[in-house]
Amino acid sequence: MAPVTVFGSAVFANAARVLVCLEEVGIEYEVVEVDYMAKEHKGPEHLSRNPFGQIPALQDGDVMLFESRAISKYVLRKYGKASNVDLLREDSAEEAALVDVWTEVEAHHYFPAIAPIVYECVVFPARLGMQPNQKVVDESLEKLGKVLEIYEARLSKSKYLAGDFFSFADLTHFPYTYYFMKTTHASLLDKFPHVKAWWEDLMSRPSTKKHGAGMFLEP
Ligand code: GS8
Repeated sequence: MAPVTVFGSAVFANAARVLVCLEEVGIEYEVVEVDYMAKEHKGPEHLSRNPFGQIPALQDGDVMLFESRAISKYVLRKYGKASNVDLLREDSAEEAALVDVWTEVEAHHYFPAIAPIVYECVVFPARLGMQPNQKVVDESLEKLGKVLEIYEARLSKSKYLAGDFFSFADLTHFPYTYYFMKTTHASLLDKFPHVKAWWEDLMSRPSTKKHGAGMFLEP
């Protein structure tokens, strides 16, 4: 059977989220490049994979999925058990709920604060040759600092976000934090020692090391 295919390489942060999950479960997969500069993601072939014309999409036999967080959960749910990798904790309603809570926190609090900084300081300079909009960066840094206060309090009580076990709730933070840590604002994490230690732990995993190496947007 054809291996699982991811459309979009790790350079796209949302594809990197999926790729680290595939790496964690240790299955075979292939990555098909989508030519962003040629707007291939807005062409009919990619629109048939993702009607919003965004990267990534994933194909697994007859299953075609988009939305990186949903794809990631599919990968972990479908292939985690066989590999003895349990990043969703679905055997326990309580643990699974905490994984969901902190996965939602990433999507609705962390991402909206960190993403504009990544776009202004990494993505737009690299792809569009633009200078960062300092007002957007400053406002987002303030927002992110407030979110990180909550993370610091949480991570001073448990080693990982959902509890004392590593889960998708942690892993989903990898791609945007990885790019953020490439910016001159990375020192913000120094104010939050538990968050910094958590981030270093996340970056010590083979999955994040491997796909971090594929994230190389330079201005
Ligand atoms: C977002 C995908 C996305 O923005 C997900 O999969 O998690 N919520 C979706 N993808 C970007 C590239 S990665 O940063 C993209 O395709 N941008 C082009 C566009 O939105 O037109």
